[in-house]
Amino acid sequence: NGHHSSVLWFTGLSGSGKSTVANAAAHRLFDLGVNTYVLDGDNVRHGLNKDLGFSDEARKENIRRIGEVAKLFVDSGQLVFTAFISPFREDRDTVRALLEEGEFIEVFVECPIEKCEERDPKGLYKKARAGEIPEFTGISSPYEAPDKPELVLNTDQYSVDECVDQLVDYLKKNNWL
Ligand code: GGZ
Repeated sequence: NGHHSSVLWFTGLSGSGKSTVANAAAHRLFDLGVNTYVLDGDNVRHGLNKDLGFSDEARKENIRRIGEVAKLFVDSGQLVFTAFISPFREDRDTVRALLEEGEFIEVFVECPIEKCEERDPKGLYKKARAGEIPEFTGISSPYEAPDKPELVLNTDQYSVDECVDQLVDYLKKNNWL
């Protein structure tokens, strides 16, 4: 029952379910007595990183800052979720290297782009297809899937609740819970 602090680093396409699953997992863990914090676009891109856009360089800086903030949370003893596309393998690996062995848990929120585009909760794919949003991930900007993520959650095959079950199972098996 060694509950350590670490980063659950979610990566995946827009509309793959990163924020939804991270927030649901945070609620589940709260019920299990574990306090967590979720960093996502709502509280980071609108605040700390509101000077950044979506060029490759801006995304790199976005992820660098989020990595540093996540590290501060870990130093303070928290379990932190991050829910950002984080499309570049190199940038995710840089964050991994910033943390101690085992403190960086890469969670690939996997969902075919066709499905993300079908969901299109904010109508962004439609705008991207129409050329109204340049450099949109998966359409006109790359997404590099993780090679060896600690965990893969297939949100097109499993419900949000089932994905949270899988995450909690992973944490239990690895003695984080
Ligand atoms: C991708 C974009 C873009 C572009 C705006 N490309 O589905 P959302 O709306 O709520 O989440 C997406 C979010 C991506 O921000 P991240 O900080 O996660 O990206 S990264 O890690 O790549 O820096 C989407 C919205 O912002 N959005 N423009 N061009 N997503």
